[in-house]
Amino acid sequence: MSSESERLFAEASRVIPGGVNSPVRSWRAVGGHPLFVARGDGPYVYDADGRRYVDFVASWGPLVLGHAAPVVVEAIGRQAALGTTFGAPTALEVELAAMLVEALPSVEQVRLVSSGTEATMSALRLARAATGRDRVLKFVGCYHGHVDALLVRAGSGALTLGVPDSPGVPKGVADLTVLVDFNDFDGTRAAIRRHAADLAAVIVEPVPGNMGVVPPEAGFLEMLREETARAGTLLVFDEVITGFRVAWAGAQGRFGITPDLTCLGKIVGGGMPLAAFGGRRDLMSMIAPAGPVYQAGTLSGNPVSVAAGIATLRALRSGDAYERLDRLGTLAERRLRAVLDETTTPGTVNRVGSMLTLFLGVTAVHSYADAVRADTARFGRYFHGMLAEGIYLPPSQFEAMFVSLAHEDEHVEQLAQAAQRVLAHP
Ligand code: HOZ
Repeated sequence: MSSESERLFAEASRVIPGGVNSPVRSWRAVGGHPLFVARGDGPYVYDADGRRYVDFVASWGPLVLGHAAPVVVEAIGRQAALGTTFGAPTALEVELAAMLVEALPSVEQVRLVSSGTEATMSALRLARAATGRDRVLKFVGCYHGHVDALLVRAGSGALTLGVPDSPGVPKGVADLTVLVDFNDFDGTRAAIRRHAADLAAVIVEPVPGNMGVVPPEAGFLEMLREETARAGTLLVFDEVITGFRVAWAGAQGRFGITPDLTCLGKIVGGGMPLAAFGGRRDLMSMIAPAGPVYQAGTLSGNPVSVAAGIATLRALRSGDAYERLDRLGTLAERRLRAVLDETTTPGTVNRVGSMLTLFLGVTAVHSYADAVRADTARFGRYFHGMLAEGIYLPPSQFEAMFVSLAHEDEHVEQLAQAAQRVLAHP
C-alpha cells in the first residue's frame, strides 16, 4: 500500500533534486523513501500518514527543547506579528549577541549569520585575512557545511552518500586544504608543523558528530591548542552541533579549551535559520564595517530567528538543563550498551552529553578509519526496524542522535526496548 510520504516523495523528486532540500534527508544509505513530516510535538514527530514516532533526530540537533516548545512558539509568534525582517539592527540581536558573549568566554564579539556553512566560510576568510596565510587544516570525516575548501574528505551527507569530495570544488581551492585524522596526535602535530608558514587555521568539530560521534581522546584538543599557538595558526572550533549542546559553554567549556574563533548554529537559532561566528575582539574587529574583511547578509540576525534563539537559550540557562541532558544521554548509552550485550550484537555506543551514536559491527570507534568499518547494511536494517517500532533515528550510520529536554526516561526506555526487539532478529 503506498503511503502519503511515498506519494509526496515521487512528486518532490519531480521538482526538487533527489526529492530533498538537503542530501542527509534522503534515505539513500538505508534504502526506501524519506518520511514526510506533518508536525512535531515535544519528543514526537508525526508523518504525513499520521503515524507518531519518538524523535531522536531533533532536526539534526537544534531542537534541544523538543518540537514546538511553547516558549519558542510564543517568541516566534510575538516577533512575527511585529515584523519578520527589517534589514536594519534590532534590540533583540544585541540581546542574543550579548548572551553568546556571556556564555562563551573565548567569544568577545560575534556576528550573526543564517547558516552553519556561512559561519565556517566567514571564519575561514577571517582567519586567512588575519594571518595572511592561505592553507587550512581539517580532519577527515569532519563536516563544516558545504564550503568549497571544507568539502574535502567531508563527513555527514557527503560521507553517507560516498561523495566526500564534491565535483565543482576547484582543484586550486581543495589543494589548500590539509587533511589529517582526528585523534591522530603524531600525524596532526607533524602536519601543523610542516605547513606552519602557510597555515591560516585548523578547523575542528571538537566532538565530531558528522562521522557518527567520535569523542576527542584525552589531550587531543589541548595538543591542537598548543600546536596552533606555536605555529601562529588560528584554532577554529566548529561548535555548530556542540554549542549549547554538550554544555552551556559548548565543547570548549566542557573540555576547557580556548579557541581563537568559534562557529555556532543549530541550537542558537532555536529551530530557526540562524548561526554565528565569533572570537577574540582583535580578530572580529577585522570584519566589515569595523574592518576590511567583507561579510554580509540580508537576513543575518533575522529577528524571528533571534527571538527563537533567545527563548531557547533562556530555557537552557535556567534550572538543571545540562544535568538533565547528561543524565538522559547517560541512560540512553547505558541501555543501548545493555541491548548490544543481551542480543550479542557486535557494536558500541559513543556519547558526549546528549549526542550519541550506536555503531554496529565495530566494537570501538576512536577515528574515521574505525567509523567507516561499521556495518552500514546492518545499520540500514536496524534503522527500518526501529522506524517500524515508532522510533525515528538519523538515516545514516555516520550521524549523531540527540536526546532533548522534551524526552523523559520512558522515551529512552522505548528506544532501548525497540532496539532489543530489532537487534534480536538481525
Ligand atoms: N550537520 C547536519 C547533519 N550532520 C547537516 C544537516 C544537513 O546537511 O541537512
